[in-house]
Amino acid sequence: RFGARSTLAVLLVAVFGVGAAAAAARTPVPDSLAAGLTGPDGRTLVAHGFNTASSSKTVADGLPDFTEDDLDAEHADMGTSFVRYLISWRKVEPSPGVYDQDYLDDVAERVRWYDERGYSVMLDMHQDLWGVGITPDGQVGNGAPVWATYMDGLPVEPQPQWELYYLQPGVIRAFDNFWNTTGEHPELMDHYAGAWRAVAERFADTDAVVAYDLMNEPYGGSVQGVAFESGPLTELYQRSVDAIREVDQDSWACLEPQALGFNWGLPSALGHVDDPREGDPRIAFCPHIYPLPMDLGDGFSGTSRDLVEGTVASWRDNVLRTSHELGDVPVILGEFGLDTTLPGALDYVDLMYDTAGELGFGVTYWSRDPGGWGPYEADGTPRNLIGAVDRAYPVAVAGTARSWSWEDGVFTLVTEPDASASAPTELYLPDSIGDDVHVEGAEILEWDAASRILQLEAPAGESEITVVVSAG
Ligand code: 9MR
Repeated sequence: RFGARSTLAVLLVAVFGVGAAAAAARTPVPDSLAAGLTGPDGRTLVAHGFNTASSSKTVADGLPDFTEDDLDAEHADMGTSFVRYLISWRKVEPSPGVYDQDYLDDVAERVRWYDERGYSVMLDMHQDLWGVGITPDGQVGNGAPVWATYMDGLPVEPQPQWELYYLQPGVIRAFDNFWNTTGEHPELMDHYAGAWRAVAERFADTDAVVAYDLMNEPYGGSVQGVAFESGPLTELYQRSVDAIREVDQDSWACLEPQALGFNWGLPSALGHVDDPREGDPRIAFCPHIYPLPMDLGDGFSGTSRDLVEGTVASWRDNVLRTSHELGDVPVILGEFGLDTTLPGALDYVDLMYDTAGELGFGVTYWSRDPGGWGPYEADGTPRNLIGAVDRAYPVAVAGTARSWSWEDGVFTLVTEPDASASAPTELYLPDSIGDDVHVEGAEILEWDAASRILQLEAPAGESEITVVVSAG
């Protein structure tokens, strides 16, 4: 194990050296991000919630092990108002060209739970390792339908860690057939876009569904890096956005970079995707971060902490770069997470939320599933993660949310207010701040200590305001 670890550490340093140089040569780092994602009432939405849930990946009904009571619990404990909800191509299109409305009914029922509690929903077309068809037991991969899984007789051998299946010949071939690298299955990418059209058609009139995450953690098979991202991946996104816009003009389309590399702090070469909707494009960038030392099981202490901090710093710069390259698009950190029993784990959670607030983007933590990474044990007992996720944040901003911070019980928010907004800025404030709050820089419209929601009115005529909220 030590040998493998050292080799990987050397690889990491090499990869970072090359990656940083490549990134620096490509483009300078912009100072700040563009405005965030807007919701149906025109306010900027800040994602604060969970990926829900991994438990849906391989089960027959494709639904998470998650109830309305579970939703009430996270709402009460952490003030979440957003979810990255996992759906799968295998369930949307169980046979070629056939879209399963019963499955979409099941998804719609869950979307209603969120909607009734004022949440916004991003639907994530999830996949890991292509699909359930890569192994006979259907328990290793998830995402694509079995009918779309062409491994051409190549093997998939058992692996000690799930990510390693990405290197198995059968898995690589399944991706190659999808991206049409083999020239044998040009139809598959169009099926994928068609599945998105079916989903978008179903949710076009559901205001709570604000975004579609087009593909979880894309993987290029035998074509990697620049060639993959600027080639077939950009092409798939374009076809999917075009298909979605045939039926849904308003929802945001979220693009992920190739996961391998970007999640470790390396740059992306994703190409520009055109949004055919009338008005401003609604394209967003939704990367993940999983620093390599953590993939290898480390926490956030000692050498690992230094390496992870380095990863976060270069990841942050690359997020700014890619957002700019894609047309100054908004960002959501779609996934980060770790085993929170590891040393320093909660400091890492703080670092990621602080980084997101500094740049003004929302976060969905991986994941809502019970156990070592999640907020609750299987029996519902709260875990240590809750204290780190239960932070003050802007739920919705009338205008542009530039940045915010939550430190030592003081919440600071910088916005560019929009006087024409139809609803006020709303902040979530955790119990720890108390029931009396003190606000500087804006007027309190309403403070509801029970729901923990503070509504603010910005002073007239200011182009930028700083609001500071503390215990009263
Ligand atoms: O945490 C998930 C683990 O239990 C599964 O075995 C694995 C394969 O499906 O997926 C893990 O979740 C990953 C997610 O699907 C994609 N991003 C990284 C997540 C953590 O590894």
